[in-house]
Amino acid sequence: MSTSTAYLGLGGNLGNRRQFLTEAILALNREPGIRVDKISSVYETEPVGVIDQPDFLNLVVEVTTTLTAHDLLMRCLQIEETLGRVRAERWGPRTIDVDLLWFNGTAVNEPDLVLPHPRMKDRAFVLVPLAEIASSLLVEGMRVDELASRPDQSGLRRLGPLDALPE
Ligand code: GSY
Repeated sequence: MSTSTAYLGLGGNLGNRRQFLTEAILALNREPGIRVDKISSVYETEPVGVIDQPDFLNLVVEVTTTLTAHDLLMRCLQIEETLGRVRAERWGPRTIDVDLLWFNGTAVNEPDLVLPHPRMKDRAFVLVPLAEIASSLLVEGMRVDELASRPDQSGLRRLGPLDALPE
């Protein structure tokens, strides 16, 4: 069975943010055909887009998967739902977001899935944690560590590894 490498961006700004990140990673690892191999540090980040909402906790994981990109996306959406995400407002607060960022370097442009993630190149809260675990990854021909140095990083605060954060 062929395997793929994918990167997922996780974030949330409602409830026990650390707990939701932990639960999402455990849920990913429990899925047949998904193995979480790397986890970045956790960052506390100021909201981007709608700024009148609480700060987020964000991190990025690397997974190895036997699923297709679409099936992986469906699993991510199911995990969001299981963990209580209600899609009330498009850019609004949420318990957990699990975004498919990059899948085997493939480009996809379909109504329900665009890869690489269309906004990842502008988002420090994605690029900085991603550069920690995949600095030489290429996104549209550019290295992630170079991309990560471009956007303003003043809204990001590195908190450390997920399992070392206080409850
Ligand atoms: O798709 C990501 C959800 N989101 C975030 C986020 O995860 N972190 C920060 N800092 N701002 C955000 N705005 C949106 S939408």
